[in-house]
Amino acid sequence: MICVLAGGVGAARMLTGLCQVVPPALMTAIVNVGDDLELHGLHISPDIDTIVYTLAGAANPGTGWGLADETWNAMDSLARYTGEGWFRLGDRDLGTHMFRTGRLAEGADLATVTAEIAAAWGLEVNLVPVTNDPLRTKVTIDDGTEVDFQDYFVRLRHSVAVRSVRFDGDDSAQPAPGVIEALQLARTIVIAPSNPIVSIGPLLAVRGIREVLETRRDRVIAVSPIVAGAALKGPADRMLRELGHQSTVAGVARLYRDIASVLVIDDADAALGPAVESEGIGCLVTPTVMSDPVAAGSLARVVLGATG
Ligand code: FO1
Repeated sequence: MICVLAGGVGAARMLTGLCQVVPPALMTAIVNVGDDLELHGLHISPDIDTIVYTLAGAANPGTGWGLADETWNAMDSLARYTGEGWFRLGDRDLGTHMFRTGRLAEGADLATVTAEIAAAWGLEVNLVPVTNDPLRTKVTIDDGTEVDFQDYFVRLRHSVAVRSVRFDGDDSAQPAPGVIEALQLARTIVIAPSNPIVSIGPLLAVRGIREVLETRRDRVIAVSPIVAGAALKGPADRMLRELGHQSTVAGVARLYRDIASVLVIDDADAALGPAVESEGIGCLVTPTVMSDPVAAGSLARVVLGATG
C-alpha cells in the first residue's frame, strides 16, 4: 500500500503518475482541506475536487482546477445579484458542490461524501480528507489583516506579502478514520510536490500525523515543489521567503528533514544536492516537472524505486 500526502494540482499530477505504476486500489491519498470554503451556501473542497477531476481525466487542462469544457451560466446569473464572482464555479463543477453540501446536511461526514464522489467518477484510489472536522487555513497579510485562504489565493491573487499562516481548528481536528492506520501500514509514503506551508502544512497540523511520519521517516519520500528556486504553480516560492525560509530545495529539505528520509529534486537543482544532504536528508536527482502523464509516470517509477 502506498500513501500520498496531497494538496492540489501538483499532487493530482503525482497521483496520475503513481496510478501508472501501482494498482490504484492500493493507493491512499490523504488530502488537504485547509483550502475548503463555504460560498453561496455550498461546501467547496478545491483540493479533493482537483484530484478527482484530474484522475478521472476530466480536469480543465488550462487551469488544472475545475472541469474541462465548462460553461459559466450560473456564475453570470449570480453576478446579477451579488455583483461579484471572484471565485469562479463552473456549471458542471457546481453539481459536485451541490451534492457534497446536500450529503453533509444529511449528516454524512466529509470522508464518506468524498468516497462517494470518487466512486461516481470511477476512481479506485482511496481518497480521504485529512480530517472530517473543520480545519481552515488563515493567512495574515502584510497590512496585518487575517484573511481566509481563498481570499488570499484567489480574491487577492496571492499578490500580497504573507506575514503568517495558521490552521484554524488544528487544536481539535481529529484525523479522518483510517488516516493514521494508512500511514502506519504504507510501504511507502510520498509527500507530493505541493506547497509545504499551505498544502502539506494543514495535514501535519492534524493530531498524530507528524508523529507517525517521524516514526516512519525511513519510508517517507518527499518531492520538492520548488524547481530552480521557483514554484511551478502558485506562490510557494514567495511564501517560503516571506515566512523566513529559503525558497530553494535546501529550504524544502529543512522543512521536511524530520519527517522524510529522501527529498527528490529536479535535474535543474543537481548542484544543490550537497546542500540538501547537509540538512540531514537523502537526495535524489531526477526530472520532476510533470508536463504530461508520461513524465508523471517516469517520476513515479523513480520515487517508488527509491524506496524499494
Ligand atoms: N482558482 C483561481 O485562481 N480562481 C478561481 O476562480 C478558482 C475557482 C475554483 C473553483 C473550484 C475549485 O475546486 C477550485 C478553484 N480554484 C480557483 C482553485 C483553488 O482556489 C486553488 O487552486 C487551490 O485551493 C490551491 O490548491
